[in-house]
Amino acid sequence: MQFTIAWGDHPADVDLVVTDPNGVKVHKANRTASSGLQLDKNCPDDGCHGQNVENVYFEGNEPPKGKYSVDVKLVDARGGELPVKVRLSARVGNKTFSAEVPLSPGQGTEKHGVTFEL
Ligand SMILES: [Ca+2]
Repeated sequence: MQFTIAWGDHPADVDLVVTDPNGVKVHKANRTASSGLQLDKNCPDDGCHGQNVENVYFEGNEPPKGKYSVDVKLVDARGGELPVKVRLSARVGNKTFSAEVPLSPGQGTEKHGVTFEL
């Protein structure tokens, strides 16, 4: 299981937030969950060198079954071009998903949510 967002060398701070079937959110302020989900880093602030990628992945034997909610959130465009084009990819069980998500500041456009069932 893996969830990935990528937005190249754009200066924006975009966050990946994954809610596991227990309702626990994994994101930059809470990078591990007891379910085994982990966030690898927070771009661009963790030193992503113009290749902004955030991953939430599963570490352990088997991820819990149930609903996984994924939110892609524009925190701050930091003066960069709008919309910020973010590639969201996911691998859940034997299914894969990939979509480009355009994000701009403002209610309804700053966040994009997708739900996956395992
Ligand atoms: Ca971030």
